[in-house]
Amino acid sequence: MSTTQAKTSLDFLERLGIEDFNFGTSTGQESWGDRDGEIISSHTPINGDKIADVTVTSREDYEKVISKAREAFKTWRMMPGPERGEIVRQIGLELREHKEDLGKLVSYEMGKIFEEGAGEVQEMIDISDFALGQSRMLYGKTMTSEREHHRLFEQWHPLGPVGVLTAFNFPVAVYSWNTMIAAVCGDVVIWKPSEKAPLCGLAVQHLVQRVLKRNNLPEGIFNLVTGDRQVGEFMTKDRRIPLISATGSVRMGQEVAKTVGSRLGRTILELGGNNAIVISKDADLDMAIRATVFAAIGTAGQRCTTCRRLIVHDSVFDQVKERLIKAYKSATIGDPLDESTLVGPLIDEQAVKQMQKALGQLQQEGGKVVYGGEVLEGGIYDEGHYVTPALCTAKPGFEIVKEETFAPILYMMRYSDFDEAIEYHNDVTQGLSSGLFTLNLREAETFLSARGADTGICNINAGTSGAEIGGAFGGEKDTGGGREAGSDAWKAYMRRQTNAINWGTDMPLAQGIEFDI
Ligand code: UN1
Repeated sequence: MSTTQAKTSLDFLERLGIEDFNFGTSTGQESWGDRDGEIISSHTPINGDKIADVTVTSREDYEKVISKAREAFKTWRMMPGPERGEIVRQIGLELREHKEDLGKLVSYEMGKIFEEGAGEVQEMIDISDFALGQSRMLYGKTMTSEREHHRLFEQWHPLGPVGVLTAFNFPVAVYSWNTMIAAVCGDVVIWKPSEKAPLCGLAVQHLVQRVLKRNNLPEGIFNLVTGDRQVGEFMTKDRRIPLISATGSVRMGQEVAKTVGSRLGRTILELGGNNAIVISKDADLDMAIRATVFAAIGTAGQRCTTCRRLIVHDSVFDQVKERLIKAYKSATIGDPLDESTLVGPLIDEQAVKQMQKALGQLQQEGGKVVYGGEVLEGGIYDEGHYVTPALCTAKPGFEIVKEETFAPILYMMRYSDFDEAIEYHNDVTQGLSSGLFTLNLREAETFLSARGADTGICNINAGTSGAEIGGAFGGEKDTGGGREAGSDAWKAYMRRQTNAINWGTDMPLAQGIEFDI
């Protein structure tokens, strides 16, 4: 482990148009909000500096936002899909232009290394391209009718305002998976970014508003509200928002599901993961080690796709452990904007405490921390929230292994028989992503089969994190069952209508029913 020092220049804030960040919530081209009202402060986890005060959206402001959104929906839903796609294409261009600045802001406000911050913006660009194509492919089916001279088909219509609640760890990409797709579908969006990363929200909002303005479109197509749980509740309780897409903890998701469900609204939930990589006796170990290190300590263990459990065949267990210790030792921990850093800080003090608590519980249950797990001290370490990633040995039955602790803790466990590895793999309540390292065809196919891994994303010879936007993203069980981004995830943002047209002169009834008067 080596250290780096903070040396952040903040000129990227100005280039993003948010140098004026001490003002109220920006919901569009105008900045508004009660400047004397409630405030959330954004601090960088790099050294604890306060970077901005952002006004919390009041109930009154929220009402203004929702009426603007509903008004804008009337225009947006009637625009041809490809024209909406054109707007999304232009957003993609803005993002390309500001990739570096926005990537830096992500890194500065949330603490992931710049390479990953820029990668996040790349996901936004990719989903814009994907959505542009999708805007011409909102396909409905045509069915053969059982009634003579009838045409039976389905079409997809926009839903209305979609509420998007995002988490601190992917403060911009997850917004775009939802928003770019919802937008081409004809929905308008109300976004509440995490209260831990509100500036990322403001920056993206400025970029998308520039595009709307240039095209003389209503600003209410893309809306931003800021605040914590209470503002989120304005949205989840609001019958005017037919769909809420929420990313965060299982507990948050349960509340969202209950509130939105009680008004029979729809949800897309992307909640906790407790993802595992299985390393078989037939694995290419070089590949397995590289993938595991990125999946376990990348983003300082704060991805929902982070690998938290490593299930290793007995015959290679010791070798894998030694090689991981070596890799962990060489990971530079420090300022995420410094090019040589691989592991940035955790988001806040609370996260450091949770990590310490989990390691304590692991030891009580009989597990061991074989490397790392310390809270770092000295220099910027004293002001930020830095830890050494922890490599541990554990047993699949431990309570702590079943929990998602949002920190870089990797629990290594042994198996001897492949069926046992699958059993251990599935023996958690979460079901987001998984990876199996093997060159054995039978193992690979078994892992992907109906009796294999029970996750939404399941890879062979690839890690648990770093999914591409082209596939549907999400997971099963406590992960919430929602799907965002690629494949046919767009359908969740639309309402399906089945249509029958009788072009004949008779009134035949379905099921052959005779009902003559
Ligand atoms: C998240 O952590 O909420 O697959 C999203 C990945 C990224 C997205 C993670 N593309 O790791």
